[in-house]
Amino acid sequence: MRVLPRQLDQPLLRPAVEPGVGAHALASPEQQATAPAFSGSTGPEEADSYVERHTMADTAKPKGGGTTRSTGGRRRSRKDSPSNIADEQPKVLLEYYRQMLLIRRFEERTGQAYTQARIGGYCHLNLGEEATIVGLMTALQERDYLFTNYRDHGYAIGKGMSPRSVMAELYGRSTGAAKGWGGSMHMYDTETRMLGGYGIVGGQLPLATGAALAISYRGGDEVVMCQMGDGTTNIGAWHESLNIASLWNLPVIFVVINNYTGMGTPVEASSAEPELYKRGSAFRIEGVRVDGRDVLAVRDAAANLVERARSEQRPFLLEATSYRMKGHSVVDPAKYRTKEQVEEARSNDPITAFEATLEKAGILTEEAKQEIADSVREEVADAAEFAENSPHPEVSTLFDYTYATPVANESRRMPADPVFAE
Ligand SMILES: Cc1ncc(C[n+]2csc(CCOP(=O)(O)OP(=O)(O)O)c2C)c(N)n1
Ligand SMILES: [Mg+2]
Repeated sequence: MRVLPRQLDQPLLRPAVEPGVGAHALASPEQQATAPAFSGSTGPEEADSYVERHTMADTAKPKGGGTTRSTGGRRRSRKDSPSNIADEQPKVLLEYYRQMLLIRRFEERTGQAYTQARIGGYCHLNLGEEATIVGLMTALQERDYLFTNYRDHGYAIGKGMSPRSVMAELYGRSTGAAKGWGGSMHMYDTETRMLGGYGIVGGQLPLATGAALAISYRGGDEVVMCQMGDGTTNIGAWHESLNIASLWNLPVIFVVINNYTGMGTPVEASSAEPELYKRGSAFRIEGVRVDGRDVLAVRDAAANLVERARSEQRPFLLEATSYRMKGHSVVDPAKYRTKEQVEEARSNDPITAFEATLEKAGILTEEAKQEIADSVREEVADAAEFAENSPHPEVSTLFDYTYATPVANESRRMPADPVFAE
């Protein structure tokens, strides 16, 4: 067991993170072997052009003495990632592009199916977060675990779940990831280690922390990634989870997707420290902010923290700034947003930006673009057809996967629960 209290002489001031080596998890083992190391930057100064970091040193030395109520990275001009596109494997870049497009088309189809009443319940889309998702999921190894909030479809696909099982779950069919009983907010798959999809804001944090404790207790080398929104950083579970994760040195990366809005509430109206990557400082957790529209920057920043969490057995905080393309959920017309804000979100589309970069570099040809568009369209259509033709779950199975019993507090034997096995 490695759950040890922090040594009093453990240094609190960590050096700025060296720019990491991309994980290239989507590449084949051969590609990984030949993939060049991240080469666009050699030092923290340069790295800071695309990521910002927060260590305990920053807390000790407030900068400038002015108000901290800035909008963070929101109005900063976009700076190029130091990842040099020319040093990347074209095949890998095209795979990132394909995955981003797959999530985009999948979510568009989901929105459409929802308005046709084929999907019921709450439904939140990842439109605008595609680069963040692909960058994050690429940084994880297969053996690593993932917990997310309710905005989980793209993450489920990115972690390796099939679009068929995700779409069937959205349709509430028995072939879905959670046998049709979970729906949009509860994607779950032990095989790919996607441990959910949670509808309660912050509900995933104690669970992810607990999973990291289990890893630490068993002496494993897996890492847990726990995704959440900006609005989650003021909920009790945030403080409890970050505190215990730091106290017990747990290998968990808390990832905050800062789309500047919790439903309709701006970050500045809900967080006394709107620069969210600094919010770990009360728990002595180092934080990094990255531009979530830049798939390579997200991959590099996340891969670095994931590997540090693995080797140092420490929690980290990663903030990815992002734009929500639509309302909070499918039924939210987002009337609270000004025309300019909608325009701003549209003009920050991560897919069109990546597409343009790849085209300019001669990596994405017209032909390849068409091919990818067609294959993605087919994959999404296939998922929708599969869901449409799948059976609804049997009513008799309604209580099979719940803790609730017909008689209150009666013990229930859960499937595969060794405690109740005879
Ligand atoms: C404990 C709890 N309180 C309130 C809600 C209602 N609610 C659902 S989503 C949400 C906003 C969360 O915003 P954020 O964490 O920024 O995530 P985003 O939707 O932007 O991805 C709220 C308040 C909830 N689901 N759970
Ligand atoms: Mg938000």
